[in-house]
Amino acid sequence: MPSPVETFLLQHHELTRRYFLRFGAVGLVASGSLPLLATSIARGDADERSLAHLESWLTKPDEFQDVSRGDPMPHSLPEARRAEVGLTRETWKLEVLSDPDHPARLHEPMSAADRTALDFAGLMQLGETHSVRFPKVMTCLNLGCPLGNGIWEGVPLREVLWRTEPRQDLRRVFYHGYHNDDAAQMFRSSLPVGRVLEDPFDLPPVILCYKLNGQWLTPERGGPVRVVVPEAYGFKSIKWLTHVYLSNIATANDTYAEQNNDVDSPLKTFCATLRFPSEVKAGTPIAVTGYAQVGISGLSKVQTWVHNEADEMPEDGRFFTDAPWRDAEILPPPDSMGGDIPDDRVPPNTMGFDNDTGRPLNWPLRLTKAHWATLLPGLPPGEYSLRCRTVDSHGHAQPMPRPFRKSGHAAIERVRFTVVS
Ligand SMILES: Nc1nc2c(c(=O)[nH]1)N[C@H]1C(S)=C(S)[C@@H](COP(=O)(O)O)O[C@H]1N2
Ligand SMILES: [Mo]
Repeated sequence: MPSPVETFLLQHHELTRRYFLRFGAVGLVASGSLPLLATSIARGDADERSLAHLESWLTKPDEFQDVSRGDPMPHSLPEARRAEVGLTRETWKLEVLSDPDHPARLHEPMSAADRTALDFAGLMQLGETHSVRFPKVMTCLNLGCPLGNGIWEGVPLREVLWRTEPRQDLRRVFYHGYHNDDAAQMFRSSLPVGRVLEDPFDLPPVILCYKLNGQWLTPERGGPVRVVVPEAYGFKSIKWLTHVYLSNIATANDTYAEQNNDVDSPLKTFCATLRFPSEVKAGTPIAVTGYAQVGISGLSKVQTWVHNEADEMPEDGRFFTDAPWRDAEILPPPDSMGGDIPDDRVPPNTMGFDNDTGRPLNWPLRLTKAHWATLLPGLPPGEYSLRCRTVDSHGHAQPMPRPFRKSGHAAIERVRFTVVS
């Protein structure tokens, strides 16, 4: 097994070669074809501690962070109990009903009472002709830090919606999952019906998801079936799905709306370091790596700025717009995507990937993660702050254009470090 540093160097040889070309003059590299980052690491004259904290592009399903609620958590129930309450593939049922408070006119609701609820076999049947796969980063609006990056597979929700034969008075769809039959534990989300029926701006569809990274969705990730909304924060992607209501309500009725969240906010673009040493030696170049969440407006740049705390702050203090930001490198797609995908190959027909080669069609991919790296020049002793920011494909530097916390994290990260002699 190659070490993370070796993998990094192998996979990003081209990137580091470009460093060599750009910074060849700083005197770190005397001769030879080794790229600067590799050379400085090989010679031990760069601080590469942050390279030990690289991560794969896809997250292993069991390494996603879990922030879901429930007492007990539905995924922690013993298998026999999960079978009883419909949380196994054998027993799962989905009801698609008219909202009794704001009824929509449906000809064929799918209900347990009428034995017309959708079961897993029925969903698989729809999957034969309608299944889709797409990569997406799952991020909690309130945490900000991505919980994991995955390839999600399922059937567009609209395929099931149309089976109920809606006629009119349908403006919104809301849905919830198993919540221990306790109304107080219900966690509900909603979408305008138009978003379910059609995919604007080349977005993937809203799906009833049953696979992650080519494997059945585990109970922890919301299996057997969860909703996944490609462009949204995690709270729209309801786990352990059991009920969909077709409604004539005119406004969002998400559980998250009751907690001061902006529930109409698509994923933002932002970046952070993966890890950074708190103390480095004077004059030693510092290898920095990080990730970026590629939001709805894409990603054109990642930039870093090192500020000596003894120096004055730039004029425009709020978002440091005037600071001397320097471009970092957005890393190209790695050879191996990770995430425990079968045969280490992105499944066929994954949106954004070439079918023949399994390679991404462009990079970085919107609504997923990207990684970045930079080599900071050696510094004199002192107290410093490293900040990083993204610039989206419309030219908006983080945290703009939507700087408010309750529509998702985009604050500029600050890492303090000390340079010692
Ligand atoms: N049924 C249910 N679904 C849920 C939640 C929940 O508490 N209950 N939490 C939501 C929130 S707030 C987030 S951020 C995501 C997290 O998804 P993950 O656990 O797969 O990372 O699940 C969403 N789906
Ligand atoms: Mo969340």
